[in-house]
Amino acid sequence: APIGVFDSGVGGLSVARDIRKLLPLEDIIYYADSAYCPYGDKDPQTIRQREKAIGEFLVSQGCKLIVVACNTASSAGLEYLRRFLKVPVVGMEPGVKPAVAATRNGKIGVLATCVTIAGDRFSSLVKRYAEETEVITQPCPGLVELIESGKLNAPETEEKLRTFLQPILDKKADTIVLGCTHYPFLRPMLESLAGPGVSVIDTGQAVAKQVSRVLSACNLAKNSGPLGTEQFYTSGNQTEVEEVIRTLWLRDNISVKTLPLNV
Ligand code: DGN
Repeated sequence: APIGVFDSGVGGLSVARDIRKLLPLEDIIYYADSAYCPYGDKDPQTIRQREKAIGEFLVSQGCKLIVVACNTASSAGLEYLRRFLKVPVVGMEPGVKPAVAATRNGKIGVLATCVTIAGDRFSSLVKRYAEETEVITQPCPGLVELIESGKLNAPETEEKLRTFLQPILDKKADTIVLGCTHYPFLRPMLESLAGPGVSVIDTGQAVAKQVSRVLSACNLAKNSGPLGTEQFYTSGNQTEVEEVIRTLWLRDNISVKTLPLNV
């Protein structure tokens, strides 16, 4: 049975990529909810409805575990989704804990969407792990859209990222958390803008390990047989999404199916 992975768009591919690396035998079904992207400016109720529709679709396709590869959706509806689905659900959270462990000067920056930063999940993370740390949060409206259109190296993307980074760099944070699954695709640009003294943290690998642990604990892991395959679905424009997935997944023989999943 496959692992189901979804996001508001193509950002969750950064997590799927880490799952693919760690678990090469597992099949993956990826759903990009591109027609509703970005989630970052939707109200939590709408996001929860989308999560339920997508989660139920993935389970109907035989998925044995669902990964909510979106910090915004995890913040808005992880517990809600767990009530509906009869398979394990793994979600994201910004890497506040590893950042607190990594910082040398007690200052961390967090880049995420407005919904994630405003959510209870984030404030309880900060409370639990970062009481003694200065946390500089920065919402990044518009960045997700640029990544969705494949503009990973465009001057306008660099300009936006530079603006969002400035307050964090001004306050001399030495560690930056990527609290949105789209942002790892900008990691090279971000690292060069931030300079050598700054470490960048994303949680894709930790989530891949968590998926592996849950699969083993539930006796669901695939331990032999051929290499895993990937299938891609989107609620958005097939041609556009296919093009950007080919770029991000670094393969040009990918095909994407359109499936609106109206609620
Ligand atoms: N990839 C989503 C996240 O991790 O929050 C982006 C949310 C959005 O659509 N803005």
